[in-house]
Amino acid sequence: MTTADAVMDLIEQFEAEADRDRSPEATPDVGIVMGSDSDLDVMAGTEESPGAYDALTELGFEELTDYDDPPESRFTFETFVVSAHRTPELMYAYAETAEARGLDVIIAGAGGKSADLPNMTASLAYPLPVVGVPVQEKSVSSVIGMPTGAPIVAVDAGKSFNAALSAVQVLAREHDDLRDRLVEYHDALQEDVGDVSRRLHESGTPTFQGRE
Ligand code: RP5
Repeated sequence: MTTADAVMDLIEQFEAEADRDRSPEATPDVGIVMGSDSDLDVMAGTEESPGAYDALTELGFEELTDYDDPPESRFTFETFVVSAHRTPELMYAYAETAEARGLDVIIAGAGGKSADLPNMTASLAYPLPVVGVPVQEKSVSSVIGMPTGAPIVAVDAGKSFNAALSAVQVLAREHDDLRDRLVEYHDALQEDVGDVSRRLHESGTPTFQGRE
């Protein structure tokens, strides 16, 4: 089997980046990979249903799209499509170079019944932590079903937003800034529940529901 030029280019880019000695400030901290661009709405999120992109940007991360020209934010992420079955060499190259390219944690999502990208990426990138996202309900067992000794952290189907929070929790062990941002995020969630609870109680159910 030959490897298509576009895939070879990406593999060479990953290998070249792994050989470079960029500072941690210039390399992406989180890698997002998915089996198909049809997974993007679940993995990145949409206006109606926020995902990993939304969680990361809310916490101050910026997307790195050019290794030679990283964004200003100290914390960044990169996004790629890597198919476990259609581009196995790309999956190997992505996962095996991840640590040397400066990534600290990977979020990997795939759909279908054979959602192998997250668990294979976890095995190949080990000891880098991988958070798996089953893109569909039917993908859950293939993402979480790892044998003893081969770890993966995983979220429920479609919960890429939580996968990003978990990824930032990993990074926050090393970066107090991120710890503070996670605490602020959680405080804001509590505030929202408190506000809605008071409004419901004080306006009464029919007004709150808009029945009158
Ligand atoms: C789609 O094909 C799924 O969403 C999956 O992520 C994608 C890639 O699957 P493989 O190419 O890894 O089989 O059905």
